[in-house]
Amino acid sequence: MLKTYNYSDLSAEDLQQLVKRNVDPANEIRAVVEEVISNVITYGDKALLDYAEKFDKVQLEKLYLDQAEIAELADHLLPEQKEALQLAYQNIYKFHQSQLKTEGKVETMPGVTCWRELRPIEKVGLYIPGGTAVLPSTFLMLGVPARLAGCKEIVVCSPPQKSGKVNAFIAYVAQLLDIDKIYLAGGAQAVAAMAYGTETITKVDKIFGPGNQFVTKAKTIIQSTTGTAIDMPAGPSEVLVIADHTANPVYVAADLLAQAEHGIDSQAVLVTTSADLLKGVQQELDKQLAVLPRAEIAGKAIENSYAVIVADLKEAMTFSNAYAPEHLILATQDWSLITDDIINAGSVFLGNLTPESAGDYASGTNHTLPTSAFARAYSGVSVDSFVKKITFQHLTQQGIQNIGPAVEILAELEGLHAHKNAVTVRLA
Ligand code: HSO
Ligand code: ZN
Repeated sequence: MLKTYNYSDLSAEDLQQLVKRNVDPANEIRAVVEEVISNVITYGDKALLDYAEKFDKVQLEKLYLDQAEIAELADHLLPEQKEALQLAYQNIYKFHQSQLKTEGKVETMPGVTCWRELRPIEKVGLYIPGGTAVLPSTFLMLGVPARLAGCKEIVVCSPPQKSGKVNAFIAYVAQLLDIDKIYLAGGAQAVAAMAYGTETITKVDKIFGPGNQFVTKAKTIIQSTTGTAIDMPAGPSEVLVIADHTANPVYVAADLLAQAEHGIDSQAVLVTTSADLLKGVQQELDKQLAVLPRAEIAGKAIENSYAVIVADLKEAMTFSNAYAPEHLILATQDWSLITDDIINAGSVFLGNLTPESAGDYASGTNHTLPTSAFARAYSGVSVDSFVKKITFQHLTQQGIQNIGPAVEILAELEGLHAHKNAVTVRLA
């Protein structure tokens, strides 16, 4: 059962409490993660092999799978499984390809031209989780934009299974992405390896990918201690569904549970204008939950979730903007009336026939998105995340004549005479 609140009963303080997520529940694991990082710095590959034994319960002969081993694993997929992954790959490729736009040059004044050009981040590291749910879809979501951006080196780390290999789906995605090595490292140690480099793993410029609290903690630590960037701060996954009387309670419950099965700390929030719909959703939740293989996880997440009854869709949107959800589903026929009011959200699903699952896997949009209200200021992963945008400018004789006097005055007023001089010598 979802706990229920009436929006009109909530004080400003209640509201703040309700939309709050604990952004750093994992601070107590900091010391553990710091020790892992320091061991990887000191012992390199040896530390990774030891951690595989300790945490993944496997004695590895070598730290990676090569092209032949990847091919052998990928062979186990059924044709329809390969086709589904290909379909996802193609849609994700198409959508992300459209993000590769060249910007025009701008002549800001006669003889002064400015523009931006994209350059790929040279070395990127992708962390592909392999815990309670192995996520080959995440590999596609990170690998496709990395390839499109033209990154020179793509280092892929995924925790080894007890077999000393990775899941066959991950192997097949590696083939689709033309990646010929998968490093068998998971957890904080994988992040440390990509941030500092080891004998076999290249140090990268930016690390991407979700993971458990150890991975997340390691990413935030290395971000402040090395020159390695990270995609975004990550927290538990979440969805907010806005539903009115035109929504289908069966669909709404299914969407809430799809989110809830990710983890016990996932949050599924329902904001509705209709008490009837809420009643239907509560009944459906019980019914659908009972037959889910991950019922235990999903049930716990639902306990941590809630519903809010609002007066109208505008009020629903006010709540949603305050929550800033990773995923926002507008389960209403009238979605087009409220999309302009969306201010904070990672990815939005419009209408009653658009489940989040479509975007999680195959429609084309990226599923690596800002959680924990970071959607207030962050965007999801895209090709942009894998490139730098470098500005260029060129001045002609006419350009320096036109802009020079103003720069001289501005440099003078800041008391920076060498700056002024760099113009004066050219005007002379
Ligand atoms: N909903 C997750 C992505 C995912 N779902 C992967 C299934 N597999 C975060 O956007
Ligand atoms: Zn999902």
